[in-house]
Amino acid sequence: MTNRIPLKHPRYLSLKTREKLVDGLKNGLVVTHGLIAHGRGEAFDYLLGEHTSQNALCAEKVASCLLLISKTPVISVNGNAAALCSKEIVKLSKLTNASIEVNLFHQNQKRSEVIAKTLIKDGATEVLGVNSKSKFAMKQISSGRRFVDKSGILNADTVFLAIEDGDRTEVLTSLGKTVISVDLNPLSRTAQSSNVTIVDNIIRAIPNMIDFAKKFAKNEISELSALVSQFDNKWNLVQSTKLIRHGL
Ligand code: PTJ
Repeated sequence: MTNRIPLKHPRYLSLKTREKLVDGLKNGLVVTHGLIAHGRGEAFDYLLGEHTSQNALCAEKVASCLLLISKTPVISVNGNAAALCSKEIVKLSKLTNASIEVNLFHQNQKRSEVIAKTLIKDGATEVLGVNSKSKFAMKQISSGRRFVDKSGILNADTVFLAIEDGDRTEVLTSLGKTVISVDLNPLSRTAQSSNVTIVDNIIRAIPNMIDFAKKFAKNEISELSALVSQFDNKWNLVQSTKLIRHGL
């Protein structure tokens, strides 16, 4: 599918990314709303210069360290994230010992299973959030995202999520969980209420996090904790917003 896009096209990467989502839609991973969400993300990415800023890179480093020091980290996967970065999500989960859980806004058992199969095909040994017997409904969340896995998000100390509506981040942080998010919009509710917000495109953010997870894998927990505690998310969000204003 993607080879229809000429390699020399100046917007090759952007068009290839769109194709991945369209393929994801055709293959049952992505919902139509996911295409709209991607369009919103693209607009912010355009203003950010379609590259990883220094402060996003710093957030990615801190996020990797946070996953490495967490006891029960979970990577929450939705349709868009799976269509864009399934292989990379699996790699990051292995490097940081994080569980992978499918969690959807537009809840649908069949789509959850298709996403889980894709992750397993890409190397995941286990994918949570699919077995209805281990699901728990969090009453504080009104959307389909309330269904979490008892041995996954419900029990997690850190939740890594991406490309998400703002419904549950506030709830997760209010329950004492640490939330890392990837969101190109620094003004979104998810971005504003996360502990570490990565204002970057997921297609760049996760590969960078993989590199950091490899780099810091053998460091002492105390060193990683020090890096994490120095991070100021408010400052990070202000810098990201300034970059967008500059882009305008
Ligand atoms: O698969 P489901 O059912 O869980 O549904 C997923 C969608 C994406 C449809 C759902 O979570 C949704 O409606 O999300 P929103 O409210 O549109 O929010 C998505 C956020 O992600 C927006 O702030 C976008 O700017 C941002 N975004 C979109 N694409 C990317 C992104 N951030 C990082 N990387 C991207 N590629």
